[in-house]
Amino acid sequence: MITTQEKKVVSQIDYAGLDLAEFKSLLDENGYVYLHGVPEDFDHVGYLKQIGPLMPQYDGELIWSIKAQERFDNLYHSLNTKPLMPHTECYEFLGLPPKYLALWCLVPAADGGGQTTLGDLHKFLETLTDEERGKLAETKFPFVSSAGVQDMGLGKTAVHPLLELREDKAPVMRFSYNCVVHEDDEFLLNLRERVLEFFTETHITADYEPNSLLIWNNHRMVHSRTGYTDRNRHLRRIWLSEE
Ligand SMILES: O=C(O)CCC(=O)C(=O)O
Ligand SMILES: [Fe+2]
Repeated sequence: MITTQEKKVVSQIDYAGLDLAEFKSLLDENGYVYLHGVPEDFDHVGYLKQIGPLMPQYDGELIWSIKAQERFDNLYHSLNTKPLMPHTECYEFLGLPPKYLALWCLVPAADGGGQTTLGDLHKFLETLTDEERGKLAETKFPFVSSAGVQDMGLGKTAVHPLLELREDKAPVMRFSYNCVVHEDDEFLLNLRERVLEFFTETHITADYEPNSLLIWNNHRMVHSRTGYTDRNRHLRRIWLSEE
């Protein structure tokens, strides 16, 4: 039986004491940073560009708006009010996924839902044997876009190992609980459940307030979202590529 420990964010900075060097070092150390107490006129994009170059979203734009649309209510999609399963972003892109994903809040969900939850896959890797890690780096699986992104005509597919080892650079994890073609592969099915269990036990939860900002290392952390009912909830998203 898994018990959910709702850990709140520890890697956070108050805007009043915002310092770029500290921001970067918290991001590097913990894999994410939450910035709160942010004023209305803060230039989120301008600030985040200091971390890395912007990468285009699915539709080619640099900023993606996250607001639930009724037409997506019955699909698995970020643009509805339902919970999402743990995933990394852009696992189904041919090239390298964005190194960082940042979300900032225009309107939080008044019902207390719509939180972002994050888990550290580099820590998960430490729970595996050398043999399991080796297999994870060698075995490739087809990744596909979520049903919602496919419905928008923006779907992609790519074949990757879940763990991409690189010379002189940190490894890149790609994960999606439900968008990997597993063909009943026992290794993958088992690993998927272990990631979910690890995530359930260790994730941190970010609660948005107006203008607050959450950024994480998408090569390292998996994210998901809790469900919500308030359709006024509105976030914005950018991706930053590795320099
Ligand atoms: O918090 C949300 O609504 C969307 C989360 C998400 O998976 C994303 O933007 O990549
Ligand atoms: Fe996502």
